[in-house]
Amino acid sequence: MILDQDSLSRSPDEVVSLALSAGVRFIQYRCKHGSRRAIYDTSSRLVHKVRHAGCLFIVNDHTDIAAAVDADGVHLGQDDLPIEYARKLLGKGKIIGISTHSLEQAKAARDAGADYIGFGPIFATTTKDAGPAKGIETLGLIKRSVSIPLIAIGGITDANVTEVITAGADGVAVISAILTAKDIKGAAEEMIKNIRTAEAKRHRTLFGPEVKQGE
Ligand code: 3NM
Repeated sequence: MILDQDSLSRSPDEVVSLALSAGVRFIQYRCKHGSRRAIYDTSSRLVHKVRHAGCLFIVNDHTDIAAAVDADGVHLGQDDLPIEYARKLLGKGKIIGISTHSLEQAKAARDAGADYIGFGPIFATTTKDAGPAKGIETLGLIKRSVSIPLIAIGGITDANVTEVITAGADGVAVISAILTAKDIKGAAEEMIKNIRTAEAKRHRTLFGPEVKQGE
């Protein structure tokens, strides 16, 4: 889940508690308009809460803030610090992800040592002006071409998450489908349930049904 400050109608702390109780395991804090001091303050508070729940906390854009609060990593955009330099600042033990929008960018991210790529927007979204929707087929192509974990993003909802996972995404990054829901916990639970079901189905398609002992 991306905790996008501009999409929140409640405190980030409250939303994080609800998301964690629903089973969200990966939270990226994204704040495009706050001061760097405010981003630092919120991140340093949330990192403890998220880690205490055994989950990962990543800071969007700001490698130095990620280092300062000892976050689990940073998520970079194409215009942020180069991956190699973020790695120098954070060290090998931290996660570095990057948003990509083409096969070329995805390969460059892999070659530069990214731990995962975000790829999108898969579907139309009003949350960010991220260019035209790339679609499911392109997602599949990226997954087959670049072996590092691929997180699909952009317009992902309960209605389309199954096809996103079926196409090969290792995970999804979601803003509005969870943050603008009246029942944040319920929305996150439903999304996780759909992901797990699609993953299990993909596994059965690839490897056949699980054979139980004695069968
Ligand atoms: N990055 P929603 S799309 C933050 O394509 C972001 O890189 C994108 O929000 C990309 O889940 C996007 O509400 C917005 O569509 C995702």
